[in-house]
Amino acid sequence: MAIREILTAPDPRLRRISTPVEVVDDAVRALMDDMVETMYDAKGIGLAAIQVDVPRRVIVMDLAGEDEEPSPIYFVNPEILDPSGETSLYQEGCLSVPEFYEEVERPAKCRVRYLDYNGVETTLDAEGLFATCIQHEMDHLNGVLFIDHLSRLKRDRILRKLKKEQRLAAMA
Ligand code: GNR
Ligand code: NI
Repeated sequence: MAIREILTAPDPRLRRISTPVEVVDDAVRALMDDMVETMYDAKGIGLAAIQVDVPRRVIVMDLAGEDEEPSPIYFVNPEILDPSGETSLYQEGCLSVPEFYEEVERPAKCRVRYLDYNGVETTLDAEGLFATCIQHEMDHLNGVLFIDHLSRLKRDRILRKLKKEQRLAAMA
């Protein structure tokens, strides 16, 4: 297991479309193990493989609270089904857009069909934070960031600040 580096916007590698996994084998499981370790280290609740520079359709998530047992969920080749017409607003953040939090409107409920850690096809009903998070992660697999759901003004302001941060960090 290893902690991997998380890419930060506006890195163009985050814009790639991730490709499906053919077989859930030990190499994919090793990637998922690293992703969970990286996600816990960064104190995130979800992580897409593209965020660690692997353009494959793989997501990990753990919505357990701080005082609860860890309960990671592994999604390979996930598909969102039956998004509700009803929407909800959630204040989102992203490990690839550090320190910025903005409200995003998305379907309040959906289903997700995917292959689990052992390659077994599974379907879950999602609502609340789970529904928001799986849609946020699914966006990553399609090269989309939560800031793409904001006004251009807000998005550009965030991207400008991130670039400035990165310039300053590179000088240190
Ligand atoms: O840690 C994360 N928190 C979060 C909060 C609200 C909506 C989505 C998320 S996902 C984010 C981790 C991340 O960047 N996943 O891609
Ligand atoms: Ni994210």
